[in-house]
Amino acid sequence: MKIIKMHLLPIKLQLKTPFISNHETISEREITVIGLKNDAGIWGYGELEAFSTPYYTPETQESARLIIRKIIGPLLKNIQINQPEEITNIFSNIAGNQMAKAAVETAVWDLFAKTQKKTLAALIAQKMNTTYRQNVPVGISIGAKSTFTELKNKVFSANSQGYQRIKIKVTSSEELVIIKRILQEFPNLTFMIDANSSFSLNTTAKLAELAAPNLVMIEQPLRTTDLVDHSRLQSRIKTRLCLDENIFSLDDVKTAYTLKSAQAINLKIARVGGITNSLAIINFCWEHKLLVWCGGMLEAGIGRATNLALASLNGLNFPGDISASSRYYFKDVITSEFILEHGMLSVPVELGIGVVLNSMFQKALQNTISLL
Ligand code: OSB
Ligand code: MG
Repeated sequence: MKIIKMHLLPIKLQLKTPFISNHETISEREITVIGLKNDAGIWGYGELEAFSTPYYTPETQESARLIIRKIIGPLLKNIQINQPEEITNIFSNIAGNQMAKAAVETAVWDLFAKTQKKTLAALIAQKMNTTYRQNVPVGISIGAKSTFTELKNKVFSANSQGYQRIKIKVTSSEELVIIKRILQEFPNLTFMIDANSSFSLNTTAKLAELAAPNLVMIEQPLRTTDLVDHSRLQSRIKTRLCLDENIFSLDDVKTAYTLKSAQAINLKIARVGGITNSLAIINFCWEHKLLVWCGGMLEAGIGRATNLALASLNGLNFPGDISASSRYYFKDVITSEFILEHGMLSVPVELGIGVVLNSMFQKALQNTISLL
């Protein structure tokens, strides 16, 4: 197939409640919908997941849109695409800018799955020589809370809704006192914490003390650019470490594995440049017994559907950060909702990502000027 049109539509969504992490407090989520049209008139969609600010990763919505318009888009012009994996090679001369690449690459996967009359979940499973699940167990990520009572209520609510694993954001080592009480209060729930780089090696003793059977991992305790101190920390504590902000590529995973910097990887399609790179990382992790699971970054409907297709892979069994649609936004960009049932979301049965852009956004998208 050939791609004949590429449209970009920036959209701002209000969060129901501000999401607090060590990097920033997000009240409004800006995303960009990417629409690609092929020579058979079929549309594929991707979602640009960079944040508005460069705190979590270096890219921003504006910088990534610029790269897509000026560099990535032109590379798609007049080329014959036989398999979606070819896109990653076509983009391989561009350093970094993983989220810009992923936004376009995921749209090509959606488009390709549609041309093959398959769901994206089925296509991904086929590429991995395995099967996929129709219902995917999911977990929730709770933004940082200042008091024990506030956090306890949030945990109670998340558990009542059915989330199968609860991640709690921590913005300083002082908050570990509250976390310890939560772990004791709910001995039968599965927890993890995500520090988003807010700790240092000085926190080692406190983290060692936190070890408990219901704390399954600590995500990104240290600096985003560090793998050496993570390795030191991992050797000194019992709890498994998980990396998020450090991981932009398979090479980063290999380095982390070799240095023993972590025992788990939070895999975000956007952060590693797309689905092809994600599948390579999953293969490496499975081969080397590194726990790998599907992370999230406050996606809107298109991103959520893409994550769910990946998370449906049989073998990717640890519950991902894929909340129900109702959790974050008053109004989504797609016509359907992902509803939590018994702690699971069901994978759409329609072709590709299996979700449809709202008619208002679809119209607005088509009214933008094609960048191809
Ligand atoms: O560190 O995993 C993270 C959200 C935004 C940026 C970074 C992270 C997160 C989350 C939320 O933890 C995951 C989600 O529910 O989408
Ligand atoms: Mg994280």
